[in-house]
Amino acid sequence: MAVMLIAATLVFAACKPRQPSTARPAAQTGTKSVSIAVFIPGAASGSPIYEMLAEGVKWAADERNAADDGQPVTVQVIEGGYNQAEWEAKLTALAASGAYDLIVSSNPSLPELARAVRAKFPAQRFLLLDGELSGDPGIYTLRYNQREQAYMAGYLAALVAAEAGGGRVGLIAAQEYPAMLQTILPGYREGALAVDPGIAVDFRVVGNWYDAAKCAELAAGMIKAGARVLLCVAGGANEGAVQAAVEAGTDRARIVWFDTNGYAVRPPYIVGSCVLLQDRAAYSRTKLFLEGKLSFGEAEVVGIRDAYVDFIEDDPLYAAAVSDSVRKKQHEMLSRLRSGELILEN
Ligand code: RBF
Repeated sequence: MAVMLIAATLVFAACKPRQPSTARPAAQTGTKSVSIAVFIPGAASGSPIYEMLAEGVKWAADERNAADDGQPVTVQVIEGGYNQAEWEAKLTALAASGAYDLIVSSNPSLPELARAVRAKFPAQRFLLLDGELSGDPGIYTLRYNQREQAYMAGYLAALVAAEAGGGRVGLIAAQEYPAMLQTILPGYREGALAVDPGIAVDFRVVGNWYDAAKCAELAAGMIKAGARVLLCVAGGANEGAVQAAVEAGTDRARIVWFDTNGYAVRPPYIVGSCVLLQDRAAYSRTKLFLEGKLSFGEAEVVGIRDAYVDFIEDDPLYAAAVSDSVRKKQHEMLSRLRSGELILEN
């Protein structure tokens, strides 16, 4: 029987020379076309982490469509809005529609929501970045080592503050969530203390991911209280901190950027960019899904040595914003992180 099957396959293959023997494996779908929903938990505008998510997924889909292998991929980007209480119902509606082979999303609250959705719609699969959950056979997660990302920010902030004659550093968060309180804030503090063991870290919370006026007010208060450098993790509200810094002037206030390269946002106020390569992660994991190789059930953690977390050193605006001495010290720390001499587990 097996021999007959092989023979039949060979005949079939011989009759259809245009069917390459190296045909890509079907995506983990079973259907001919593949439909992917990108669920943005918030709004894409002002939150580069979400813009990168959608870009990476589209990049993988475009590449696949350009190959024209008879399995077209469609990507639909859906904004969930800022009301977090509505996200589970919105995700449930997407799953209930049965229209999507995969739902892609990103932030630490998503894995639990996806698990709840899958309790009702077990066929729905999820690719979730910036979150962590293992053991659910329909959910793959990838989390970044944000202790590294925040440490780089705190280290630079303290170097810049020291050069400006001392003073504290600050962190403004949009909201208090576990990754912020257990990883980002402690990592930032750890980095700052590694430069100056006596430095004070001022921490304040906006209350949402969009209110730039409230963020500006908080930032102005922190600058007044002596914070020389601020890290702002507040999505669309970040621009408020930039405004407050500009009003105070470069001698009194600078900003460290998180998630993307922010030097061009307002030179020379932005003194550092601690980035996540979320577009690359979204691209590579979507590609794996389309190849039928995404390891559902697993939770990956990636960091600087995987090139998914980094600090942008080669931008001329960085050189223009800080002194050679600060860059040299920051570079030495980064080299230790990149080589594994300095390990910050997370
Ligand atoms: N980050 C953003 O840039 N924009 C957002 O709208 C946003 N919303 C979030 C909502 C929740 C419930 C949580 C837990 C995190 C959110 N983040 C958002 C933060 C994001 O996951 C990440 O921690 C930061 O972008 C720093 O890398």
